[in-house]
Amino acid sequence: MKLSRRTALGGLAAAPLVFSIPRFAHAAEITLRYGNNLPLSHPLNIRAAEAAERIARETDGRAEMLIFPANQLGGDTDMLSQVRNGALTFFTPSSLVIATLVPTAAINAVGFAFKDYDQVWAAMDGPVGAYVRKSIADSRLHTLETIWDNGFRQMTTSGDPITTADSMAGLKIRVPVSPLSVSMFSGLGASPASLQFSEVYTALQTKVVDAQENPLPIIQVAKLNEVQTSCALTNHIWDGFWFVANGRQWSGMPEDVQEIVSRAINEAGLQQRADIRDLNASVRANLEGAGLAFNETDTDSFRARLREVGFYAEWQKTFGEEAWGALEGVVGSLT
Ligand code: X2X
Repeated sequence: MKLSRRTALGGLAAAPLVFSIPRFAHAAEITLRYGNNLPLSHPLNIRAAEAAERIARETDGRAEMLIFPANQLGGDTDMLSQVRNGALTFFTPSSLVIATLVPTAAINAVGFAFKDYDQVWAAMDGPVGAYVRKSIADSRLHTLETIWDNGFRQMTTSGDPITTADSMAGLKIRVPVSPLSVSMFSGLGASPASLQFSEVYTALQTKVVDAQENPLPIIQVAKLNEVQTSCALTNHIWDGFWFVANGRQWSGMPEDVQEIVSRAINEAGLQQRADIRDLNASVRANLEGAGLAFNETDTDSFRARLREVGFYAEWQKTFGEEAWGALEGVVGSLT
Protein backbone atom coordinates (compact mmCIF):
# COMPACT_ATOMS: atom_id res chain seq x y z
CA MET A 1 0.00 0.00 0.00
CA LYS A 2 1.48 3.36 -1.00
CA LEU A 3 0.33 6.63 0.45
CA SER A 4 0.08 9.74 -1.62
CA ARG A 5 2.48 12.42 -0.40
CA ARG A 6 -0.17 14.60 1.21
CA THR A 7 -1.64 11.67 3.11
CA ALA A 8 1.79 10.70 4.36
CA LEU A 9 2.24 14.25 5.60
CA GLY A 10 -0.80 13.89 7.80
CA GLY A 11 -3.75 14.45 5.52
CA LEU A 12 -3.61 18.24 5.63
CA ALA A 13 -5.69 18.30 2.50
CA ALA A 14 -8.00 15.53 1.43
CA ALA A 15 -6.10 13.30 -0.93
CA PRO A 16 -7.17 9.76 -1.67
CA LEU A 17 -5.00 6.83 -0.86
CA VAL A 18 -3.12 5.56 -3.86
CA PHE A 19 -2.97 1.81 -3.65
CA SER A 20 -1.26 -0.51 -6.05
CA ILE A 21 -4.11 -0.06 -8.46
CA PRO A 22 -3.24 -1.44 -11.89
CA ARG A 23 -2.49 1.27 -14.46
CA PHE A 24 -4.36 1.47 -17.72
CA ALA A 25 -3.65 3.42 -20.89
CA HIS A 26 -7.02 5.12 -20.65
CA ALA A 27 -8.56 7.15 -17.85
CA ALA A 28 -11.36 5.55 -15.81
CA GLU A 29 -14.88 6.36 -17.03
CA ILE A 30 -16.38 5.85 -13.59
CA THR A 31 -14.79 7.19 -10.42
CA LEU A 32 -16.19 5.89 -7.14
CA ARG A 33 -15.28 8.00 -4.13
CA TYR A 34 -15.38 6.11 -0.83
CA GLY A 35 -14.93 7.77 2.58
CA ASN A 36 -14.64 6.22 6.05
CA ASN A 37 -13.78 7.13 9.63
CA LEU A 38 -11.14 4.52 10.46
CA PRO A 39 -7.34 4.52 10.61
CA LEU A 40 -5.48 2.93 7.71
CA SER A 41 -4.38 -0.09 9.70
CA HIS A 42 -7.95 -1.24 10.42
CA PRO A 43 -9.00 -4.33 8.41
CA LEU A 44 -11.82 -2.29 6.89
CA ASN A 45 -9.30 -0.12 5.03
CA ILE A 46 -7.01 -3.01 4.17
CA ARG A 47 -9.82 -5.05 2.60
CA ALA A 48 -11.41 -2.01 0.94
CA ALA A 49 -8.05 -1.33 -0.73
CA GLU A 50 -8.04 -4.87 -2.09
CA ALA A 51 -11.59 -4.40 -3.37
CA ALA A 52 -10.47 -1.21 -5.14
CA GLU A 53 -7.69 -3.10 -6.86
CA ARG A 54 -10.09 -5.84 -7.92
CA ILE A 55 -12.62 -3.34 -9.27
CA ALA A 56 -9.95 -1.71 -11.45
CA ARG A 57 -8.69 -5.07 -12.71
CA GLU A 58 -12.05 -6.67 -13.40
CA THR A 59 -13.45 -3.62 -15.19
CA ASP A 60 -10.23 -3.24 -17.22
CA GLY A 61 -9.78 0.18 -15.73
CA ARG A 62 -13.24 1.48 -16.68
CA ALA A 63 -14.03 2.00 -12.98
CA GLU A 64 -11.77 3.13 -10.17
CA MET A 65 -12.51 3.44 -6.45
CA LEU A 66 -10.66 6.18 -4.56
CA ILE A 67 -10.54 5.73 -0.80
CA PHE A 68 -10.53 8.63 1.65
CA PRO A 69 -9.86 6.99 5.04
CA ALA A 70 -9.54 8.30 8.58
CA ASN A 71 -12.05 11.16 8.43
CA GLN A 72 -10.06 12.99 5.73
CA LEU A 73 -13.29 14.42 4.34
CA GLY A 74 -14.82 15.21 7.74
CA GLY A 75 -16.51 13.22 10.47
CA ASP A 76 -19.41 10.78 10.25
CA THR A 77 -22.08 13.44 10.02
CA ASP A 78 -20.26 15.18 7.16
CA MET A 79 -19.69 11.94 5.25
CA LEU A 80 -23.33 10.94 5.68
CA SER A 81 -24.39 14.21 3.99
CA GLN A 82 -21.74 13.72 1.31
CA VAL A 83 -22.97 10.27 0.36
CA ARG A 84 -26.54 11.58 0.29
CA ASN A 85 -25.70 14.53 -1.97
CA GLY A 86 -23.34 12.58 -4.22
CA ALA A 87 -20.01 14.14 -3.19
CA LEU A 88 -19.19 10.61 -2.04
CA THR A 89 -20.27 7.46 -3.88
CA PHE A 90 -19.74 5.24 -0.83
CA PHE A 91 -19.57 5.66 2.93
CA THR A 92 -19.44 2.98 5.62
CA PRO A 93 -21.44 4.34 8.55
CA SER A 94 -21.79 2.21 11.63
CA SER A 95 -25.37 1.09 12.11
CA LEU A 96 -25.44 3.47 15.10
CA VAL A 97 -24.57 6.41 12.88
CA ILE A 98 -26.82 5.71 9.87
CA ALA A 99 -29.62 5.47 12.43
CA THR A 100 -29.53 9.28 12.67
CA LEU A 101 -31.10 9.12 9.17
CA VAL A 102 -32.86 5.73 9.30
CA PRO A 103 -33.80 5.08 12.96
CA THR A 104 -34.51 1.35 12.56
CA ALA A 105 -30.93 0.76 11.34
CA ALA A 106 -29.87 0.70 15.00
CA ILE A 107 -31.89 -2.48 15.62
CA ASN A 108 -28.70 -4.60 15.88
CA ALA A 109 -27.39 -2.30 18.61
CA VAL A 110 -30.09 -3.08 21.18
CA GLY A 111 -28.17 -3.62 24.41
CA PHE A 112 -27.00 -7.20 25.05
CA ALA A 113 -29.13 -8.61 22.21
CA PHE A 114 -26.58 -11.04 20.72
CA LYS A 115 -24.98 -13.94 22.56
CA ASP A 116 -22.30 -14.60 19.94
CA TYR A 117 -21.25 -14.14 16.29
CA ASP A 118 -23.41 -17.05 15.08
CA GLN A 119 -26.45 -15.06 16.16
CA VAL A 120 -25.02 -11.84 14.70
CA TRP A 121 -24.52 -13.24 11.19
CA ALA A 122 -27.80 -15.21 11.28
CA ALA A 123 -29.58 -11.91 11.95
CA MET A 124 -27.55 -9.58 9.72
CA ASP A 125 -27.21 -11.88 6.70
CA GLY A 126 -30.85 -12.85 7.30
CA PRO A 127 -34.09 -11.10 8.25
CA VAL A 128 -32.67 -8.23 10.34
CA GLY A 129 -30.18 -7.15 7.69
CA ALA A 130 -32.80 -7.45 4.92
CA TYR A 131 -35.21 -5.28 6.90
CA VAL A 132 -32.55 -2.61 7.51
CA ARG A 133 -31.40 -2.50 3.88
CA LYS A 134 -34.96 -2.05 2.74
CA SER A 135 -35.41 0.82 5.23
CA ILE A 136 -32.19 2.51 4.09
CA ALA A 137 -33.38 2.23 0.46
CA ASP A 138 -36.33 4.49 1.35
CA SER A 139 -33.72 7.24 1.89
CA ARG A 140 -32.44 6.81 -1.66
CA LEU A 141 -29.24 5.09 -0.58
CA HIS A 142 -28.29 1.66 -1.93
CA THR A 143 -26.85 -0.74 0.65
CA LEU A 144 -24.62 -3.66 -0.31
CA GLU A 145 -25.64 -7.05 1.13
CA THR A 146 -22.66 -7.72 3.37
CA ILE A 147 -22.40 -5.70 6.56
CA TRP A 148 -18.74 -5.33 7.65
CA ASP A 149 -17.75 -6.09 11.23
CA ASN A 150 -17.03 -3.37 13.75
CA GLY A 151 -17.39 -5.78 16.66
CA PHE A 152 -18.78 -6.17 20.15
CA ARG A 153 -18.36 -2.89 21.96
CA GLN A 154 -16.44 -2.72 25.26
CA MET A 155 -16.07 0.17 27.69
CA THR A 156 -12.82 1.88 28.60
CA THR A 157 -12.12 4.57 31.18
CA SER A 158 -9.34 6.62 32.74
CA GLY A 159 -11.21 6.60 36.06
CA ASP A 160 -12.19 3.77 38.38
CA PRO A 161 -12.65 0.44 36.60
CA ILE A 162 -16.20 -0.27 35.40
CA THR A 163 -17.46 -3.50 36.99
CA THR A 164 -21.24 -3.33 37.48
CA ALA A 165 -24.11 -1.08 36.39
CA ASP A 166 -23.46 1.00 39.54
CA SER A 167 -20.06 2.01 38.12
CA MET A 168 -21.92 4.00 35.46
CA ALA A 169 -23.39 6.59 37.84
CA GLY A 170 -22.44 10.02 36.49
CA LEU A 171 -19.69 8.61 34.23
CA LYS A 172 -18.76 11.07 31.50
CA ILE A 173 -18.63 8.71 28.54
CA ARG A 174 -18.26 9.47 24.85
CA VAL A 175 -20.74 7.69 22.60
CA PRO A 176 -21.14 7.99 18.80
CA VAL A 177 -23.69 10.41 17.34
CA SER A 178 -26.42 7.87 18.02
CA PRO A 179 -29.78 8.33 19.76
CA LEU A 180 -29.83 4.68 20.86
CA SER A 181 -26.41 4.97 22.53
CA VAL A 182 -27.44 8.14 24.34
CA SER A 183 -30.65 6.46 25.55
CA MET A 184 -28.82 3.34 26.68
CA PHE A 185 -26.08 5.14 28.61
CA SER A 186 -28.49 7.66 30.13
CA GLY A 187 -30.62 4.70 31.21
CA LEU A 188 -27.58 3.20 32.91
CA GLY A 189 -27.14 6.44 34.87
CA ALA A 190 -24.10 7.75 32.94
CA SER A 191 -23.67 11.20 31.33
CA PRO A 192 -23.13 10.32 27.68
CA ALA A 193 -21.71 12.87 25.23
CA SER A 194 -22.21 12.31 21.49
CA LEU A 195 -18.99 13.00 19.59
CA GLN A 196 -17.87 11.93 16.14
CA PHE A 197 -15.08 9.37 16.10
CA SER A 198 -12.67 11.98 14.72
CA GLU A 199 -12.85 13.79 18.09
CA VAL A 200 -12.55 10.84 20.47
CA TYR A 201 -8.80 10.66 21.11
CA THR A 202 -8.51 14.36 21.93
CA ALA A 203 -11.68 14.35 24.04
CA LEU A 204 -10.22 11.55 26.18
CA GLN A 205 -6.79 13.12 26.30
CA THR A 206 -8.10 16.49 27.48
CA LYS A 207 -10.58 14.80 29.85
CA VAL A 208 -13.62 16.36 28.20
CA VAL A 209 -14.86 12.81 28.82
CA ASP A 210 -13.38 10.07 31.01
CA ALA A 211 -14.65 7.02 29.18
CA GLN A 212 -15.61 5.69 25.74
CA GLU A 213 -16.89 2.43 24.30
CA ASN A 214 -15.69 0.63 21.16
CA PRO A 215 -14.66 -2.83 19.98
CA LEU A 216 -11.09 -3.84 20.89
CA PRO A 217 -9.69 -3.64 17.32
CA ILE A 218 -10.74 0.04 17.15
CA ILE A 219 -9.25 0.74 20.59
CA GLN A 220 -6.00 -0.69 19.28
CA VAL A 221 -5.77 0.93 15.84
CA ALA A 222 -6.86 4.33 17.22
CA LYS A 223 -4.40 3.92 20.13
CA LEU A 224 -7.06 4.81 22.70
CA ASN A 225 -5.05 2.79 25.24
CA GLU A 226 -2.66 5.78 25.37
CA VAL A 227 -5.40 7.88 26.98
CA GLN A 228 -7.36 5.21 28.90
CA THR A 229 -6.31 2.99 31.82
CA SER A 230 -8.80 0.14 31.99
CA CYS A 231 -11.13 -1.80 29.77
CA ALA A 232 -14.32 -3.44 31.00
CA LEU A 233 -15.44 -6.43 28.96
CA THR A 234 -19.16 -5.81 28.53
CA ASN A 235 -20.02 -6.83 24.94
CA HIS A 236 -22.92 -4.42 25.37
CA ILE A 237 -23.59 -3.72 21.66
CA TRP A 238 -22.71 -5.54 18.46
CA ASP A 239 -21.95 -2.97 15.79
CA GLY A 240 -21.29 -3.23 12.06
CA PHE A 241 -20.54 -0.95 9.10
CA TRP A 242 -23.02 -0.84 6.20
CA PHE A 243 -21.48 -0.16 2.78
CA VAL A 244 -23.96 2.43 1.48
CA ALA A 245 -23.94 4.08 -1.94
CA ASN A 246 -25.50 7.26 -3.26
CA GLY A 247 -28.66 5.97 -4.95
CA ARG A 248 -28.41 8.03 -8.12
CA GLN A 249 -24.76 7.17 -8.73
CA TRP A 250 -25.43 3.53 -8.04
CA SER A 251 -28.36 3.21 -10.41
CA GLY A 252 -26.47 5.22 -13.05
CA MET A 253 -23.72 2.62 -13.23
CA PRO A 254 -23.83 0.03 -16.04
CA GLU A 255 -25.13 -3.30 -14.77
CA ASP A 256 -21.89 -5.19 -15.40
CA VAL A 257 -19.96 -2.61 -13.36
CA GLN A 258 -22.54 -2.82 -10.56
CA GLU A 259 -22.05 -6.58 -10.48
CA ILE A 260 -18.27 -6.37 -10.34
CA VAL A 261 -18.36 -3.69 -7.66
CA SER A 262 -20.94 -5.57 -5.55
CA ARG A 263 -19.01 -8.81 -5.72
CA ALA A 264 -15.67 -7.16 -4.91
CA ILE A 265 -17.06 -5.26 -1.92
CA ASN A 266 -19.26 -8.05 -0.54
CA GLU A 267 -16.43 -10.58 -0.71
CA ALA A 268 -13.97 -8.12 0.81
CA GLY A 269 -16.50 -7.68 3.63
CA LEU A 270 -16.49 -11.41 4.36
CA GLN A 271 -12.70 -11.37 4.52
CA GLN A 272 -12.82 -8.32 6.77
CA ARG A 273 -15.10 -10.25 9.16
CA ALA A 274 -12.52 -13.05 9.28
CA ASP A 275 -9.77 -10.48 9.96
CA ILE A 276 -11.70 -9.13 12.95
CA ARG A 277 -12.28 -12.68 14.21
CA ASP A 278 -8.52 -13.33 14.02
CA LEU A 279 -7.70 -9.99 15.64
CA ASN A 280 -10.13 -10.72 18.48
CA ALA A 281 -7.94 -13.66 19.42
CA SER A 282 -4.84 -11.48 19.97
CA VAL A 283 -5.92 -7.91 20.57
CA ARG A 284 -6.52 -8.17 24.31
CA ALA A 285 -3.02 -9.50 24.97
CA ASN A 286 -1.53 -6.75 22.81
CA LEU A 287 -3.43 -4.02 24.63
CA GLU A 288 -2.49 -5.52 28.00
CA GLY A 289 1.12 -5.49 26.89
CA ALA A 290 0.68 -1.80 26.10
CA GLY A 291 -0.52 -1.18 29.67
CA LEU A 292 -4.32 -1.30 29.43
CA ALA A 293 -5.83 -3.25 32.35
CA PHE A 294 -8.78 -5.55 31.65
CA ASN A 295 -11.63 -6.65 33.89
CA GLU A 296 -14.74 -8.77 33.53
CA THR A 297 -18.10 -7.22 34.38
CA ASP A 298 -21.41 -8.31 35.85
CA THR A 299 -23.38 -7.95 32.62
CA ASP A 300 -26.61 -9.11 34.28
CA SER A 301 -26.55 -5.97 36.41
CA PHE A 302 -26.44 -3.80 33.25
CA ARG A 303 -29.28 -5.73 31.65
CA ALA A 304 -31.40 -5.58 34.78
CA ARG A 305 -30.89 -1.81 35.02
CA LEU A 306 -31.91 -1.34 31.39
CA ARG A 307 -35.08 -3.37 31.98
CA GLU A 308 -35.86 -1.41 35.14
CA VAL A 309 -35.67 1.94 33.38
CA GLY A 310 -37.83 0.71 30.49
CA PHE A 311 -35.08 0.77 27.84
CA TYR A 312 -36.27 -2.38 26.05
CA ALA A 313 -39.95 -1.45 26.15
CA GLU A 314 -39.18 2.01 24.76
CA TRP A 315 -37.00 0.78 21.89
CA GLN A 316 -39.39 -2.04 21.03
CA LYS A 317 -41.96 0.67 20.41
CA THR A 318 -39.53 2.87 18.46
CA PHE A 319 -38.30 0.08 16.19
CA GLY A 320 -41.78 -1.35 15.63
CA GLU A 321 -43.02 -4.93 15.59
CA GLU A 322 -41.51 -5.93 12.24
CA ALA A 323 -37.90 -5.03 13.10
CA TRP A 324 -38.17 -6.14 16.73
CA GLY A 325 -39.80 -9.42 15.69
CA ALA A 326 -37.02 -10.09 13.14
CA LEU A 327 -34.42 -9.58 15.86
CA GLU A 328 -36.22 -11.68 18.49
CA GLY A 329 -36.75 -14.37 15.85
CA VAL A 330 -32.98 -14.88 15.92
CA VAL A 331 -32.00 -14.04 19.53
CA GLY A 332 -35.14 -14.95 21.50
CA SER A 333 -37.22 -12.70 23.73
CA LEU A 334 -35.50 -9.51 24.89
CA THR A 335 -38.10 -8.14 27.30
O1 X2X B 1 -17.38 6.14 16.36
C1 X2X B 1 -17.20 4.99 16.79
O2 X2X B 1 -17.15 4.74 17.99
C2 X2X B 1 -17.08 3.87 15.80
C3 X2X B 1 -15.75 3.95 15.10
O3 X2X B 1 -17.19 2.64 16.44
C4 X2X B 1 -18.20 4.04 14.85
O4 X2X B 1 -18.02 4.29 13.69
C5 X2X B 1 -19.54 3.96 15.45
